[in-house]
Parts: sequence; C-alpha cells; structure tokens
Amino acid sequence: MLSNLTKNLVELERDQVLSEIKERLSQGEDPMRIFEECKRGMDLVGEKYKNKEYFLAELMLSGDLFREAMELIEPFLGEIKTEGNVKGKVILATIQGDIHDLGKNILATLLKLEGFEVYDLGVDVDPDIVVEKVKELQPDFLGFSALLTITFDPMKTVIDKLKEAGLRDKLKVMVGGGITTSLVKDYTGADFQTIDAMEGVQYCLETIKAKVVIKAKGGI
Ligand code: B12
Repeated sequence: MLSNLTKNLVELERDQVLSEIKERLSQGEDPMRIFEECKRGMDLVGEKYKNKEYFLAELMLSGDLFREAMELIEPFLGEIKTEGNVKGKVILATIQGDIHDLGKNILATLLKLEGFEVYDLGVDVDPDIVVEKVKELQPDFLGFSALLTITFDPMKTVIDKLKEAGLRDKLKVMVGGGITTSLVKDYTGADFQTIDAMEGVQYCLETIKAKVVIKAKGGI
C-alpha cells in the first residue's frame, strides 16, 4: 500500500508533500524513511511517464518537488564528520547525455556525512574530463550515476581509458541509479552496482576499511 506521502508526491501535490515532510521531521521521524517514501513516489512517476499517463512536464515537476523535499530532509541526516579525518576521496559524475542528478546529489550528501571527500563533476560530463579528473585527484572511488541507457557506452569508455592509462587498478568504480543492473556493471567493467545510495556508502566504508588492514599488514 502506498503511504500518504508517496501518493501525494505521485500526484504532484506540492504543498501537501512539503507540509507532511516538515511535520514528520519536527516529530523526530527517521529522515531516511521519509526519503524512501519520496523515492518510491519518483519510481511511480517514472512508471506513469512510461505508460504515457504523464509527460515531460510532470517529470520536470516531480524533479523540482523531489529537490525541494531533499532540501528539507538533508539537514536532518546528520553532521559532516570530515574534520581532520577524511576517510577517502570519491569522484561522482553523471556521464555525457544524461542530466539526471537527484540520486547523485543524495549519494554525495550521504558520503560526506560519513567523512568522505566528494568531488562532484556534475551532469552530462565528457568521458575525457572524468579521466583527467581521476589522473589529477587520484580518488579511491569513481561513482557514476546513470538514469538513461545511453550512458552505458560512455561509462565503459571511461573505464577502458583508465585501463589504458594504467589507472584502473588504483580505484574502485561504482555504477548506480535507477536504470543500472549487475549486467551494466559487467558491461562497463565497474566493480560495484546498486540502486540504493546507502549500499554505495556501505561499499565505500568496507572497501576503505579493507585497504587500511592491507596497508597495516605491509601490503599496497
Ligand atoms: C525526475 C526525472 C527526470 C527529471 C530529472 C531532474 C533531475 N534534476 O535529476 C527530468 C525532467 C530532467 C528528466 C528528463 C528526462 N528523463 Co527522466 N526521469 C525522472 C524520474 C521520474 C525520477 C528519477 C529520480 O530522480 N529518482 C529519484 C532518485 C533519488 O533515484 P535514483 O536516481 O535511482 O537514485 C537512487 C539510487 O539509484 C542511488 N544512486 C543513484 N546514483 C548513484 C550512483 C552511485 C555510484 C551509487 C552508489 C548509488 C546511486 O541513490 C539514490 C538513492 O538511493 C525517472 C523515473 C525513475 N524510475 O527513475 C525518469 C527516467 C529516468 N527518465 C527517463 C527519460 C526517458 C527522460 C527523458 C529522455 C525524457 C524526455 N523525453 O526528454 C529526459 C532525459 C534528459 C537527459 N538528457 O538526461 C526514463 C529513462 C528511460 C531509459 N531507459 O533510458 C525514466 C526511467 C522514466 C521512464 N520510466 O521512462 N527526468
């Protein structure tokens, strides 16, 4: 059954959505639970678009509404833990041809809250720029957020170019976003795939922890 919040988001009832979120946050409810209900609403908006019940205008309205909802939720997610204790470096990007960024932005926030240094390259990013940034910043992770099928080839291009430049083994590559599956991971040559930002954060935390243990044992 759909929650009231999910239903109102699907119906693009802006005022009801925002006032319910404010109310529930002020009562101390878990912000991630509220987020999940909003995300479910976005999936359903997507289904309506696919079934031609909604058109581009509704997609745009849903995007704006979700962004406003996130602006209310984010301050309740926690405190940034980076001071003097950066856990690792992450580059994030939505690759060429794709301008969806809502999922990427929430992942960036959650990573920062866990103490990661995040370089967000934005949307519609040229594969060569991603490769250049990896060379320059030498991150521990590269994360692609993908909502369109046309992103698969440019993401693969980046990973192939990283291999050619001898940089591939120095970082872990993640692909995420509603359209991705494990097949996308295999096709592009990434290390990890998810459609859940928290799983992505967990992957980064566990990988960094394992790296620290290897270093302590005198490994790489
Ligand atoms: C909102 C929306 C838009 C907004 C985007 C606003 C914005 N600033 O992002 C606008 C109106 C711009 C838009 C445009 C288009 N859209 Co659109 N859009 C959507 C919609 C409804 C919601 C996407 C969303 O933000 N979801 C909420 C976020 C939070 O979810 P998420 O991105 O999956 O992220 C979560 C996880 O996946 C994860 N995550 C995300 N990225 C990453 C990365 C890593 C590394 C990790 C670890 C985790 C992670 O974290 C998040 C939280 O858990 C989807 C439907 C859907 N089911 O997704 C269609 C959808 C993605 N759009 C679609 C289409 C077709 C388009 C257009 C081509 C429409 C058109 N005719 O112009 C254009 C494309 C423009 C372009 N060149 O990019 C299709 C794509 C189909 C396909 N097979 O490629 C979809 C699936 C709708 C559908 N069912 O047909 N869209």
